[in-house]
Amino acid sequence: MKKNVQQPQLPPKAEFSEWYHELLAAAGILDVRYPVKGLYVWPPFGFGLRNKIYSIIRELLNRDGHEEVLFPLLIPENEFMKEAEHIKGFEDEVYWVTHGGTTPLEMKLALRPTSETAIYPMYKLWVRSHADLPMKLYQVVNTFRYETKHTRPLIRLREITSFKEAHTVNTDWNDAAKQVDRAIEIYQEFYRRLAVPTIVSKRPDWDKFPGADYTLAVDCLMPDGRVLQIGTAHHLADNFAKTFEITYEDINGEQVYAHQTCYGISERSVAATISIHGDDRGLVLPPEVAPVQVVIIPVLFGEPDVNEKVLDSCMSLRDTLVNAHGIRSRIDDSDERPGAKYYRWELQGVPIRIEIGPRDLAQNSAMLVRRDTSEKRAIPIGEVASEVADCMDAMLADMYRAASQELNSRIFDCETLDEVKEKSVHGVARVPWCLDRNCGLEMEDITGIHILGIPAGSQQSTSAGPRPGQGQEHGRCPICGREGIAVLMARTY
Ligand code: A5A
Ligand code: ZN
Repeated sequence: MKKNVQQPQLPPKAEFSEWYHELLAAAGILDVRYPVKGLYVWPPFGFGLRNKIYSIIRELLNRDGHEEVLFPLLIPENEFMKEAEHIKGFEDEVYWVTHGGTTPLEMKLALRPTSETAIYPMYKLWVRSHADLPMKLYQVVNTFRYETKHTRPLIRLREITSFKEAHTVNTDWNDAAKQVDRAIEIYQEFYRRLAVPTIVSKRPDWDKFPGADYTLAVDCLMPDGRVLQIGTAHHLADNFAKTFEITYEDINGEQVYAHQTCYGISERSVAATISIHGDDRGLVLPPEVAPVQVVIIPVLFGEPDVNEKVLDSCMSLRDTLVNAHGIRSRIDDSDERPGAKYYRWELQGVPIRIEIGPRDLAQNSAMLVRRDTSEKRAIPIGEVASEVADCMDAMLADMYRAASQELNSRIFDCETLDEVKEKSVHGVARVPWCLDRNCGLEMEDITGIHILGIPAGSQQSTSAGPRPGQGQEHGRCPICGREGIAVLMARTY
């Protein structure tokens, strides 16, 4: 990165869209200048952040007994065309490879838009007996979708570079339903580690994954009041098992169809993290994923021998932080003025800044500044390392609390569709719905706002699904006037 250029001013976060795009460039998260629509480049800083975020999801999946695999990018047309619902859902979005050099291929090959049809022919070979189940595999790969809606960096891509998809094989419908619930728990834990509060809901039937029995989704609220779907888990029942002949020998020695689930997240997880926590000065990163966690800035305006001591003190502090505590720390001893350095490191969301100058040195202390609150405190040098560790823990908790309060303050109970329209400018509307498909579609039509689904917390079991008259009444359906239960509606990305 070049230094000492005139610092461009970030638009205020209140102008979210401009702020978001400027921030991606200014902080070095994503370069949007690649000459293909919907494809973007990860520069070093952004890719470092992305990798730290993805190491959390890998850790959580591995800990839960998932294993990582890697399947090919290309899917032969005949496999891709097997599952009728699935094709219908994806056929308009598939990129096809038709030639090898100048020779037309005997069979077209799809660039995976998602990998069910790449993985399941192999599952047919791998799954033999009940002892093989549950099989829980995942991969982190690029996938391609010819999106026709407005493309947006990290949010709606034509090459999703960081598609984490898990595919499980389970014994029966109930076991798969439990797997879907578990997937959602894992995603919620993942997002808690990123201080991103989530809303879980069961998508209406017309918005479920193509080929699934039902879909649970994890959403977050973006600063502009729109909702972003940042993860989904799908119950596939035996729909794919039947088309791909995935059977196993059960405990009675009979061949039965397996039931399956799949669940996925993408770099939308990065978009959510930077959008929800950032401020007018730039990124605010959860310490665990910040590529640089601590920047140490020597304040050098003394005599040369004093400056030398200041630098020594900075270096020894850095060594302690890095070697004894594993904290990713850097010294910025460039020639820029301190103000310019503060600006740049704040823009990049470094959680903690430590300043050491002659005066601090004389008192054997250092100045600690928190990125999220700007709180500034003098700490004795010997206590800096433990203070930094405590401070990073506190930041995660405080960032999560602040974001949760923001989310909760933007969920609005509504009775009429006019209210839904009015409130959804600011966030999520909660309104009764009788669960009738036609009423739901009409509610979306009239308002131009999406039904996210039935909030998961409001039902005993996400898999059984709610029924009106089970004590979850929330008022009357605005279309037909019958008893309804609470459904969430919001403008979405
Ligand atoms: N096989 C399953 C897991 C699947 O493909 N599900 S999905 O279509 O819902 O995608 C999983 C997640 O990827 C979505 O919840 C969304 O967060 C993200 N995603 C989908 N399309 C995307 C796109 N074009 N750009 C970025 N992220 C996308
Ligand atoms: Zn109704």
